[in-house]
Order: sequence, then C-alpha cells, then structure tokens
Amino acid sequence: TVLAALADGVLTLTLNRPDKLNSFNEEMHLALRAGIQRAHDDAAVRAVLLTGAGRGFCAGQDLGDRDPRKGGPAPDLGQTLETFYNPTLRLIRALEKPVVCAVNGVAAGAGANIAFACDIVLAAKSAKFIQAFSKIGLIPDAGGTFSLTRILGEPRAKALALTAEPLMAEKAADWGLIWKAVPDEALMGEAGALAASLATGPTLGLGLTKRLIQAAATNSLDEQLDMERDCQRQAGRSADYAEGVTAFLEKRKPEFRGQ
Ligand code: LHQ
Repeated sequence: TVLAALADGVLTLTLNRPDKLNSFNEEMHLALRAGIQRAHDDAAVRAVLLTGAGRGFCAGQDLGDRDPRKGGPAPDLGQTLETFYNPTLRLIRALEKPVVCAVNGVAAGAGANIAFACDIVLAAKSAKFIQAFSKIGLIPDAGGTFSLTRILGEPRAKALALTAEPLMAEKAADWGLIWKAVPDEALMGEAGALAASLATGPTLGLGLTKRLIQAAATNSLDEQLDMERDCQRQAGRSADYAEGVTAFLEKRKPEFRGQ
C-alpha cells in the first residue's frame, strides 16, 4: 500500500491505493509509518519524498472501512487518531531530515493535513486541498487545527474547515500554505530534483534548522536565541561545516556527507 524506493539518498514513499484515491486503511497507515521510521533509522536516507499513485494524493481515512450501516458500537475515533494518525504526524515533524511532499492530485481530510505537516510542499496546479471533515461531522485532525491556524491565521483556517470548500494549489501557494504550485507535468521532476538536492546537503544542519523553525512557534525570543546558540555549536562541530567552508575557500562545490 506504500511503495518505498531509496535512490541517491532520497527515500521516495508513494501512497499506493489509487482506486481509493490513496485513502488510509490500517495497512497503509502502518506502511507509511514504517517508511518514515526507516528514514529515521537509516543514515543512507538524507531526504524523503512523499507522493501518491494515480490521480489523487490522498483522500484521508478510507470511509468504506467505517460503514455505520454495518451496526456495532459507536467507533472510538480518538483511538484511531492515537493509534494511527498521531504517531505518523509526530514522526514526520521529529524526523531531522527534509521531507518534501509532491501533491499530485486531490488531498482531502487527513490527506491534506499530512501534506501540511511536511517540510516543503509542491502541488500540481490541478491539485486541490479539502478540509472534508465538516461534511461528515468530524473535526480537522492529523494536525489540521494546528497547521492551518498557525500558517493561515484564524479567519482562513475557520473558513476552510467550516465550509470544506476546495482550495486550489495556486491559491494555497499564494496563502503560504504550500511552497509552490507547478504545472502538472513538471511536478514529479521538480519535486524529485529538490529532494535529490536536499539529499546532498549538510543533513545535520538541515535537521537542526527544521527543529529550530518548528520550535519558534512556541518559544520566546530568549528561548529561541538559546536554542540557536546550542544548535549552531553542534553544527559548527560537524564535518559538513568544515567541508562547506573549505569548499568556499577553494572555490569549488562542497561534498557534504551528511555528518
Ligand atoms: C474513497 C475515499 C475515501 C473510501 C474517495 N474512502 N473511498 C480520522 C479518524 C477516523 C475516522 C475518520 O476520519 C479521519 C480523518 C479523515 O480523513 S476524515 C475525511 C475522510 N475523507 C473524506 O471525507 C473525503 C471523501 N472523498 C471525497 O470527498 C472525494 O472522493 C474527493 C473530493 C476526495 C475526490 O472526488 P472525485 O475526484 O470526484 O473522486 P471520487 O469521489 O469519484 O472518488 C474516486 C473513488 O475513490 C471512488 O470510488 P469508486 O469505487 O466509486 O470509483 C470513491 O468512493 C473512492 N474514495 N475517497 N475517503
């Protein structure tokens, strides 16, 4: 349900249930989490590229698995979040390597919010983002109330969440919700090149940068300055910093090893 391929330091994870618009069943949840865990554990992985197979990126939870007409006790969706979505969201944010997301088509419900948790999001111009939750009586999960509010502010976050109106890729880029919208046929080339370039970067420094930027949302200036001091101390001791400065002085391209 998730294709994983490692090449040149990029671990490409492709959500792969195209006939269901890559909506999440339990197997796909576990496979995606295993893929991100592999990116944590394997030093050969220096960037992740997340995308979807077929015409959609991800339609959120597979609602076919949740047919209330089948009867039984009311489901505990909080438990579904705790067991399946939340660990994956936390792993993406905690992974100290860049995660590029190539949104190849519609991203609905948790599918949209998983994209927003990634570090650099590119979307095909034809792709749209839908906070579909309100259509079925749910709240925006998978970090949606966190990411939408922080990125967009309350007015746009509320309107998107309460109306479930689709947001086209270009507008999402204009609003700063994603990095950029690109022509459909250029998406995978551009996202792949970006991930490949990040994978040749100073991985330790990139990971610390991600940690710092995420921490800024809740830190005071004093806390953030202290954290910059500590992280820069660590970056300054890395082999990649020595290589970066040496390459600059020798007027050549650096060869970062991710250490
Ligand atoms: C689907 C789905 C889908 C199953 C398309 N499930 N089959 C967390 C905690 C626990 C429980 C609940 O949820 C959550 C988090 C969530 O993510 S809640 C939000 C769940 N997602 C949605 O409500 C979105 C439902 N899908 C749609 O509204 C549309 O499919 C969109 C707008 C995504 C795409 O529309 P179209 O491009 O018109 O495609 P389509 O609707 O024709 O879908 C294509 C096929 O994919 C179709 O199957 P079929 O056999 O008829 O060809 C759909 O049934 C299937 N599919 N989403 N979530």
